[in-house]
Amino acid sequence: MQKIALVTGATSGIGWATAVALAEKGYDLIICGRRKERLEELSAKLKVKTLPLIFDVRDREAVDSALQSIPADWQSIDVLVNNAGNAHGLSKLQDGSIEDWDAMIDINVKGLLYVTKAIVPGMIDRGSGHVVNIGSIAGKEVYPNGNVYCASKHAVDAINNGMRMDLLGTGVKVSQVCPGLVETEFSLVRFKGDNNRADTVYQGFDALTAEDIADLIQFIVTRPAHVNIADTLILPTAQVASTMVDKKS
Ligand code: NDP
Ligand code: 8X3
Repeated sequence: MQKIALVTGATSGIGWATAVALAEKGYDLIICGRRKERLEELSAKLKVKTLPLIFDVRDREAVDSALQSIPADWQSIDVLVNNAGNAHGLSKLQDGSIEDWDAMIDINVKGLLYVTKAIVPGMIDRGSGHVVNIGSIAGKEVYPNGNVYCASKHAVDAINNGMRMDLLGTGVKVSQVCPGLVETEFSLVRFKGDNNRADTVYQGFDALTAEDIADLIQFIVTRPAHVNIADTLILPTAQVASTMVDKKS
């Protein structure tokens, strides 16, 4: 029987690796992001059927129009991975940029809600489905200068817990994956293309890879029907808290 997964933010990092990992388990993939060429590249790499959807999760009309235009044979989505998101900036609240705050709240929180609202009712109608929300260690604790990014991931934590309660009895599972430091394009986006600054975040220790997170997501969505892994915190061995990393250099 065909299994379908939809992954937001599939153009890089955790989302890309998750699409690859779910394809290995036989899922056909609806892959989403703003960068069309990346989605085409991923589509060419995957050995399963793919449906690339290009939209900005901040744009509610674009989300609705893209997700309502899904062809009938793609509509029975079994797994939704709410992954699209980023940090924008790292500074004291009083020095922060309002554009950065808007981006993080609009993408990480409102974008996740828009996509969820478009997909979950179908899961409820079918009596089955699994939503995997990508939170963060930043949703479990706050670190200096992380203010609004941490708030956005605390919101994901709350939405994840609320969603799981609200979907009780519907057959739809809700899980959260909260990574620590994962080497992706995340810091490049946070530091607005400053490669040197981004690289230093991951120097002196073995950071997690996107594939490490994808492995966990693959494990979570392949548990038996009666098992739900509700929440997970996954850290590099060298990290024990947001600001406690055993760096050798
Ligand atoms: P990347 O920057 O590598 O990937 C981010 C993905 O989100 C891209 O595919 C990007 O696609 C997509 N995205 C960003 N903004 C938008 C938007 N407005 N509309 C649609 N898609 C968007 O970072 P990661 O893979 O690391 O991040 C994935 C998730 O993991 C995020 O939610 C992040 O907060 C979380 N996370 C990351 C950690 C890390 O250390 N890397 C740790 C903990 C959590 P495109 O630009 O093509 O639109
Ligand atoms: C990403 C991890 O510590 O950079 O959510 O906020 S951190």
